[in-house]
Amino acid sequence: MKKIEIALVGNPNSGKTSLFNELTGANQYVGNWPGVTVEKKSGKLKKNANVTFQDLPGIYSLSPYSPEEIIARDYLVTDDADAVLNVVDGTNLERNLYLTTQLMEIGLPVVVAVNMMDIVEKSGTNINLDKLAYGLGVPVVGMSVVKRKGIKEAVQRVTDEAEQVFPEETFPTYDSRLEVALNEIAQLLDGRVPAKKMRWYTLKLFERDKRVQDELALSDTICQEIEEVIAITEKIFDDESESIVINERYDFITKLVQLSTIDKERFQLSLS
Ligand code: GDP
Ligand code: K
Ligand code: MG
Repeated sequence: MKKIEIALVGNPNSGKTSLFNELTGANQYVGNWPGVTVEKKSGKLKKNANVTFQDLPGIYSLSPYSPEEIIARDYLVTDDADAVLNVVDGTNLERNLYLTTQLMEIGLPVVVAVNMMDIVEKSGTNINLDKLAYGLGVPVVGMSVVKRKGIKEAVQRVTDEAEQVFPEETFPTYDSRLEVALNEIAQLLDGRVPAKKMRWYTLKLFERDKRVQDELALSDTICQEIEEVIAITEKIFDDESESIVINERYDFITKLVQLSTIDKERFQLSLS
């Protein structure tokens, strides 16, 4: 087995460090408050030294606005990781999946581990993991780190994905009016960015992300053409480009969560 590196990514308090400690035998600080992990930490899988895990700071997006987001984003886009294990708090599915949509755009294989299933199972909600996987287009596993359930399966799925020679690329697609604009930007970028990172760069340029603009250092002509595409789309949506994307992400997630969760009490009521 070749050496592989897996990034643990998720919102603050989703259970990344608990999982990291469990997998690597480390003793990193676990606490029920945000901002505990500000640096990334690496450790090797206890049972297989060829697999390295990176415990990244908790983040809500890859925008980046906070130091945590910058650390996580810089690490993820430099390609050191072979795959992402996205640790999601199952009791807060909708909020957590916002980051998932972004992780699916960076050109790395993603596996979603829905953690806290012990709490989810006690609550009145039922998460259909198969439907969630189908809707997202990436593998999804249920997990409870504190009950030590689903951990093995999560590691198995993500190492399988990391070892794929030609990983399949899946990411959410949005309103066709936005997709048309993204396609036009992608055409302008053709040959200028790695193919597997095309979605990431087109979206970031559409959002007028300063860091990506600087990184790519495109010619004035191309920058102008991109700006025209953005301006037309903003007119069509009557909204700013960044918030167009935010709204599209939330629309996607709202539908996905509706499709894949059942409130047991409401379900009972509708049957009676
Ligand atoms: P991080 O911020 O993502 O690194 O999350 P932590 O690992 O620090 O965990 C945040 C809190 O959630 C801690 O109090 C953990 O004990 C708790 N926690 C982690 N995983 C689970 C789980 O599967 N079930 C429950 N009930 N609590 C968990
Ligand atoms: K924490
Ligand atoms: Mg942590």
